Amino acid sequence: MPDTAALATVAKEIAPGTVLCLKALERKVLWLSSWMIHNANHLRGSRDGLKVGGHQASSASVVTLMSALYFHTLRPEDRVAVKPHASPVFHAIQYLLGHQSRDKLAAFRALGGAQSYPSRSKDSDDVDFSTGSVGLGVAMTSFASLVQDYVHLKRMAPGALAPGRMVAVVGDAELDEGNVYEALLEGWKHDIRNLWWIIDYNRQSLDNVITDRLYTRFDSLFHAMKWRVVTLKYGKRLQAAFARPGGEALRDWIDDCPNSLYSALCFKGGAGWRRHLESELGKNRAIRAILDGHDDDQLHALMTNLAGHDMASVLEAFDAAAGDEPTCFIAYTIKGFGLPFAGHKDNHAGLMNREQMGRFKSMMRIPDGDEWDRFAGLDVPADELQRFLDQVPFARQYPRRHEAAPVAVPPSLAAPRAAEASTQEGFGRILNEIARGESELARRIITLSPDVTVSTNLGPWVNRRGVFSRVRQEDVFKEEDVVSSQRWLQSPEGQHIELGIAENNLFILLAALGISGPLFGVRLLPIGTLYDPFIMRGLDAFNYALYQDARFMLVATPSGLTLAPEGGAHQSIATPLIGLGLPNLDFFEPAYVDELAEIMRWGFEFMQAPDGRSLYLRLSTRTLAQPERTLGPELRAALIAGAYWMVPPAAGAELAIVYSGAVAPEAAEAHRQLLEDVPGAGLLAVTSASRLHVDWLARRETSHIRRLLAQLSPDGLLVTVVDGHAATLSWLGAVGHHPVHPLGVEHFGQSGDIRDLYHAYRLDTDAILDAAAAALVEQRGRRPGGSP
Ligand SMILES: Cc1ncc(C[n+]2csc(CCOP(=O)(O)OP(=O)(O)O)c2C)c(N)n1
Ligand SMILES: [Mg+2]
Repeated sequence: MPDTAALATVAKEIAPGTVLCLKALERKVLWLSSWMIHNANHLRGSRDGLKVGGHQASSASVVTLMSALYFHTLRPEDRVAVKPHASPVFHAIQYLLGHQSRDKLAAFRALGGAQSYPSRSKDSDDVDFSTGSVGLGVAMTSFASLVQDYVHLKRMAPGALAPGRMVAVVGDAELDEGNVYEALLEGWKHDIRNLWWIIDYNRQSLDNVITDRLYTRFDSLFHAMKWRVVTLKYGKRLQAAFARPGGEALRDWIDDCPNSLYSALCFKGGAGWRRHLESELGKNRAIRAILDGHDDDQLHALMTNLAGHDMASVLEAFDAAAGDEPTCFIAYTIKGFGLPFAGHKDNHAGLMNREQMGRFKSMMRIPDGDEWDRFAGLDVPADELQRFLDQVPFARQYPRRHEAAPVAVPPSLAAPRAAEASTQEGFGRILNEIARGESELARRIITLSPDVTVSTNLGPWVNRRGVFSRVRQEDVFKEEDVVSSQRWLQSPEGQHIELGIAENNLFILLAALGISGPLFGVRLLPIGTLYDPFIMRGLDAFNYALYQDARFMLVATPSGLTLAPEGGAHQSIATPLIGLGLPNLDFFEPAYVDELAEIMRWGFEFMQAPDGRSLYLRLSTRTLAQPERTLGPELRAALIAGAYWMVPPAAGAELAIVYSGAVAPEAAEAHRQLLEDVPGAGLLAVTSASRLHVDWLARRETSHIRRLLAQLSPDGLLVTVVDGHAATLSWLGAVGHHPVHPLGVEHFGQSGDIRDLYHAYRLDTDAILDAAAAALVEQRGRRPGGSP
């Protein structure tokens, strides 16, 4: 193992009784987490031949760290992201605290049971942050800490809610994920506090043992970001051995031992250690004395006494880390510690077989039938352990989720009228109007953007509501009388969080803001903006945010070919399909500003509804002539449902043009020209393909879209058009069994102006008319006696 700094903590007295109880509970957590996985794989039986899985080695690696955390260190206000593969450890701990049922443990990884990876929305035992996609949970704690600062500095937090620590229990290979460093840098910019990252430094990932020199990189990376770094390398027993004569040589030997050899010897056990130490240090008399004074089992126990498995060392380190400085604990551990495959490089998905489990069970002194017993086989009496558990500070409050009162939303949002506007401009104006007032809604909106604040039209909002910063900073350009349309005063009162260009960070911060109600007792209404194509840059984090059931409004603009001169790389194509495909998300693509105002108003309510979801608004910079109209209640309801007739069809009409978003003028013009040949043709505006789709799946014949399309002739035709993938609307043909000619974009874009590009990609009026003509010809061919 590489050289490291010494244990950087101040020793503090911890009552011996406490350590004994914690060690007993630690032993029980190791047993329960291993048994839970064994039960799922070997006893429950597989009905489909699939291995159920679960990670005994990853779990064993963090048993001491997590037992110390939950049974000693944490307070109810602390929030934790547990590395995904330690889910069994988390659930075992909650079980011991009385917050998880035996049935759920027995059903680990089965439907309705404890989840394979801790899940805020699917588990019942108070998971703070879901994890699963490695790296994201780690970053989540950093952004949650920023959100906590936001609500506390504004004094929004209810009553006497104290700020807590945001804690990540991190697998060391998670630090390979780039998103961790994006978050680290962003966290540094925002001077985040109250953050602990506890790295389970077992030097193993899924495939292999990691490189020896990585430790020094982690150490200096965190130092560079002004973190306190606490290294927990050697446990008490090894430290005592180092203090003996000859101990220095032993220490040097372990320090210099390559990770792979150390891991291999952990697996081989006492005899292996002895052989190596004898051949390399055997001539040293003092080392000889150490070797002679330990039998193989004792030698193995000594050589594997890393601080991450040494309860006293862990407790000391956690207790000593007072203050709100962001702190990284690098805790040396052994993957699979205490299990037969400890240290083996292939142990990630390894499971104890029945025989190994039998031996492990007798070593744990678990009688048959007592496998789920909370205290069987422990040295400390059950009533004493129960008394200890009853005093655990973390469990003083349960559940720890807060209820946050809803924020009132007015019956309509002012959208200043303009004869011509784009939806993006409209978005800026609507927010600006909200920002002018002093409503509760205005106070609870928080905007954020990865360096595209101005270019997504958040500028007016930010001018009025300011940028959030822990410390007040004047706008230097303003102070120096340099004329600028942007006034960016930074202060704790600010309501915009400016992020660097890292879309992953945008989504993870949206995730943290979107659960600020349950986390911190303060409901916020987050609005994040970015360019539509870059949704894909943050897609996994977007998915992650939705999986947590975080509630937010994503405003993606510009989008599609309407970004014409910017070329193919910036023109989004597949994003509407993402809007359709992601769960917990409603996707809207309005064409006009009055639609947008109603969608936003409704959206602020829907984001807060118990059965609500997040919103994705795909907007455009294309300026469109705005309709002269006032939206009545019916029209409002219809556009929220996802579609309305811009021009209703005559009863039994033969054809309808269906459009979504910025292609509205082409669709309207094609419709106007078509009326000469197909009188009574309809023009359908789709504002939300995703809401139509969800509703259609749920209600079929009575769904909103079915009822709208029922106004056409049963053998009527559809031409659909959208500045995005044609599949966004092509499914509409199945709703009323109407043949459909879908237009959209299926190839990468290129630079041009809208007219040329719409022509090249077949979205213009001519293309729509051609599609309609083709549809009519095809239909005549289908009719009895008709010819194509
Ligand atoms: C984004 C992502 N990629 C891949 C995986 C599959 N995976 C699960 S755990 C793991 C390795 C984890 O190693 P480490 O973080 O060191 O945890 P350990 O098991 O050693 O405790 C990988 C690659 C994943 N869960 N998420
Ligand atoms: Mg690891």
